[in-house]
Amino acid sequence: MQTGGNVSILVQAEDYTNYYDTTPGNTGGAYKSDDVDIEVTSDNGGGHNVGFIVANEFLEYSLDLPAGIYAISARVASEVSSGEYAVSLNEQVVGTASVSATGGWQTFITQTLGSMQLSAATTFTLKFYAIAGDFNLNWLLIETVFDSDLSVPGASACNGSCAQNWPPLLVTDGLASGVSGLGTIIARSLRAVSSRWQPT
Ligand SMILES: [Ca+2]
Ligand SMILES: [Ca+2]
Repeated sequence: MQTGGNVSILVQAEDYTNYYDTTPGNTGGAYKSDDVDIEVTSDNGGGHNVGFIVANEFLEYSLDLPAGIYAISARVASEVSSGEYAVSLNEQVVGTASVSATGGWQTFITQTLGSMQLSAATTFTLKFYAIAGDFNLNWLLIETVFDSDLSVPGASACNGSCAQNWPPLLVTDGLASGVSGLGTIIARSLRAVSSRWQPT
């Protein structure tokens, strides 16, 4: 399919356009002075992370995306293993993940949540929703997935041979890539949001 080119959008957690936070004020004391808890991060690239994230809190971002196939990943850290979150696009879930202890509140790891196919260019609301705390979020990354036959299950001529960027993103619509060290993401169509994680 037409992918709309190579898109890579790094969405900084602290640059939200809307939010819901359960505690008054900015517990982290940095960058902004609304109720979202923001602190300085020592992760690669510096800047800030949203921290002290607990259940039901969410962050939203407005994005313009061309038609294409995209993978979404999140940069998270935690000292505990209780965290869980969901990421949606226009209220449709792209993926959910649990956060196991990463080795420290500033020891960030990147989790790939899933991929989605967008048939038309438009403005989207990207939503990061905390199902359970506690953990920190540094950024979200949206990247083009290159796989021209994604819509043909089992016909995966592209896998293992036609990655156009690095690291290549692969989808499990056919044979595994056979290339060691490459991550595999599961292609999934957009599905309705579960009522389970709607804030009340
Ligand atoms: Ca707060
Ligand atoms: Ca950040």
